[in-house]
Amino acid sequence: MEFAKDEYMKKRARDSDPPRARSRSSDRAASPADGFSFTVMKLLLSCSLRPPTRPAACRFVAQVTPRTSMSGLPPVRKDRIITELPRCFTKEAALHTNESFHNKVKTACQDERTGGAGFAVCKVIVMGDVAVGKTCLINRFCRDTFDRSYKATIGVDFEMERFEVLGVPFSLQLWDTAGQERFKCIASTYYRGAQAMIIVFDVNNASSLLRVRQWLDDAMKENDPSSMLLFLVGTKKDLRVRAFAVILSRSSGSPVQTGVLPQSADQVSEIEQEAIRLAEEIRAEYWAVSALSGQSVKEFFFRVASLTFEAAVLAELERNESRPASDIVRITNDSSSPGAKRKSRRSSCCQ
Ligand SMILES: Nc1nc2c(ncn2[C@@H]2O[C@H](COP(=O)(O)OP(=O)(O)OP(=O)(O)O)[C@@H](O)[C@H]2O)c(=O)[nH]1
Ligand SMILES: [Mg+2]
Repeated sequence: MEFAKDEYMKKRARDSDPPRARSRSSDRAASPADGFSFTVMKLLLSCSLRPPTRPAACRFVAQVTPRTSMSGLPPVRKDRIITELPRCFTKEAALHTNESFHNKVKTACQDERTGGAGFAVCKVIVMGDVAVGKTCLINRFCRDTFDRSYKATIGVDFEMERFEVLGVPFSLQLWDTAGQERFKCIASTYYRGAQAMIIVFDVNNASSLLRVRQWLDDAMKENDPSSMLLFLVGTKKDLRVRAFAVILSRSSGSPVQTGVLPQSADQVSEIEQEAIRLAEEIRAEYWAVSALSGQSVKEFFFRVASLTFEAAVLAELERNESRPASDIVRITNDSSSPGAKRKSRRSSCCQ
């Protein structure tokens, strides 16, 4: 009897064990059926993590924001150190075409006057149509991996990426949102408070470009356009190269490559030209990348990190300039400062 009770208790404990934490990649649905169970899980997760009022990300963010004390953090990876402003992709559609960081920013970094911008975590939302390659783009940069099979993102996912820009620690919080319509309402609750938006389309798929405006409108409902950097990214550029290769091999009479091919190379380049025009119009910076080959992926995210860092430092400096001098506490080891005099007086009296 005792034995049966023990067995029963063990079974109950086993059955009530919480599910193990899933890795980011296993959090994605492998099939529509899997998708449903994960959807329910994600919905519950997002509801339980969301405070009653927006922004929804706040509590979630708090769990992943690095502690301000650097002691508990590993050093920034050597390949995440930015010492110069990375170039834009095309001058036709760039947020700015300066060759280097703003002088004020460089001086502030040298003088260690970046204030709250140093150690800051910038929220970056990655959005766009279903299966355009948002998750692959993030995974290529953060994990240097590429998955050929499509696994829809359920709701939202995120990655933290730490950088050092001009000697100052700086992090990007990359929010990978689902493109599927049924998850849009969950994903949109995470848009608020973003410092940058990356709208992704597929350079081989004109309809994904047509829907960019809709994504932008949704993002703007939650954010002030003047305080946000916008990027328009065309993905799957390798397919365009493949299309050219096929056309060339057809014209030279060599065996034609088979498989699912995108539209003709001309059409694809028309899509890109249209994308550059659109980027100019909506004041976004245009990039074309390939998560499969890795082409321009690192350069793109370095540019995002650099421009968001620059904007954050400039905003911080502006705030400090508009603040009355009496509100600013200067920490200095200058013995001529009033604070130091007070301290030295006190220490001599206690001797
Ligand atoms: N050839 C090629 N295929 C890509 C590239 N990027 C993504 N893909 C493929 O496109 C499909 C969709 O990629 P995902 O990254 O999952 O797309 P997504 O935008 O995150 O999709 P949702 O999460 O549903 O919104 C996958 O089969 C990928 O392998 C690329 O650069 N080149
Ligand atoms: Mg995805």
